[in-house]
Amino acid sequence: MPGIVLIGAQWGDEGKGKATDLIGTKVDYVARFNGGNNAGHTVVVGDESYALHLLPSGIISPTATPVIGNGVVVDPEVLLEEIDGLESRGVDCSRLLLSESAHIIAPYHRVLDKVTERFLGKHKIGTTGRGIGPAYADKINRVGIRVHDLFNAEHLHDKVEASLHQKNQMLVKLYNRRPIDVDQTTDELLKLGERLKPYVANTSLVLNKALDEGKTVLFEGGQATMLDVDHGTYPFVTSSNPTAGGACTGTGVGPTKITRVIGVSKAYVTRVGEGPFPTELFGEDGEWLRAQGHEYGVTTGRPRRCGWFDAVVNRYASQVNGLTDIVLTKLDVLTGLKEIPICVAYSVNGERHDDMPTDQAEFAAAKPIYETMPGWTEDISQVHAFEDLPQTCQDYVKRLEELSGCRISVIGTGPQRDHIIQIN
Ligand code: 2SA
Ligand code: GDP
Ligand code: MG
Repeated sequence: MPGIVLIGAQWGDEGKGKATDLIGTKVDYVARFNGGNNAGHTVVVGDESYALHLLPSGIISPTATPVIGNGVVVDPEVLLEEIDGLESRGVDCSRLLLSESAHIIAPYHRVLDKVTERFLGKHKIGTTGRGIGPAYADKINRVGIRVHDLFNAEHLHDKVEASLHQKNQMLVKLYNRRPIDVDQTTDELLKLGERLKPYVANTSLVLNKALDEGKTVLFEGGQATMLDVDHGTYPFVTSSNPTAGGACTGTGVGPTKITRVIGVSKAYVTRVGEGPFPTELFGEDGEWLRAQGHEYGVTTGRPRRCGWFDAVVNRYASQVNGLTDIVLTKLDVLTGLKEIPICVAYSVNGERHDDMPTDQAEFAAAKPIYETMPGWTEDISQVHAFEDLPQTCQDYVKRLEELSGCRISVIGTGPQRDHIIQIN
């Protein structure tokens, strides 16, 4: 009964989509467990590039059943658009299973996300503006709307009314906006519900039965460890649990079913949105990494902030996720650098920290302590055995492994499916 969790070990966009797609060809189910269409996962197959937001990356694999778990927040319009887009490119989405307990992102959540960010001004989070935070806030406030609510008109009307009661007062009084109409919102959601109905299932039951029958389930995380609402750089985080524990609460599968936890890390680091980032590079080096790595948001197109590999972050990710192994991506991007700095620890107000500070004021003040490794100039994109990599490149990977406290099992050497090195 192998349950495999795959999560981002840094601030997101580590290449989880590609890693999931690779494993997805060998598993029976691929389940998303957190976040929503704030995620942007790229899967490249031959000449085709797929940008996925809500659908699990396993949708591209014809043998895996894609599942959207209860922990995901679902914007019905976006999901239907994504399904239509993929179907028009010949990708069969009919196997999709959508949890009846997943929460809905309603149009008013998107409005609130945008006005709140504007209102926060210089304190803004830099969200994707997709309504993620307000939808999760409603879930926790117990005024959320779940997928199964979309199939009962009277019940849905009551729920929308309850949810909008306080929000409309706030929109009018605080933000000087027009109130949102309960009847119109209910009608729109009912229509969308009709179209979603064929996919809806008790996904917790489906996944548990599958695991009991010895099938393999891959739990695919959106965002990443450092964006986790509990374990990330709060408040500059997303509103869900992208760490490994979220796979259980976000799908209704118990921790005893998880046998492997894979962390995906870039050979350097990127971040989008606001918040502290100790190894961030400003100026030419940062521009160089952004250009080499094509570091722009898949959902919003925002330029990603770029920096050197941060081993403190990776050690922390190994710890809070209980990582069994790391997939190291985008090693090819570093080709051509004479020297590559690695952040091994932080200096906070003159004191050395080998572990992640939990006090965010300390983290914001953290200065990286670097160690420098020699680089390589050879093209590594066609290399398929670790021993065939240039010696300095092997040394760099071995050092990252040592500092992260976790085995590196796969290396990404380019965006394509076959741009990988498996390490035994
Ligand atoms: P939100 O919208 O409430 O989840 O934003 C809160 C913070 O979480 C960050 N966040 C992300 N960081 C990296 N990648 C994400 N997905 C897209 C991608 C991002 C994009 O794959 O490129 O296109 O801009 C993602 N989603 C949320 C966000 O930047 C905030 O810091
Ligand atoms: P995700 O959110 O973690 O799934 O990552 P994104 O898809 O947002 O961003 C990762 C980007 O890196 C995508 O454009 C991938 O096609 C690309 N990518 C993934 N692995 C590699 C790699 O090993 N080398 C290179 N050059 N690109 C990669
Ligand atoms: Mg992404």
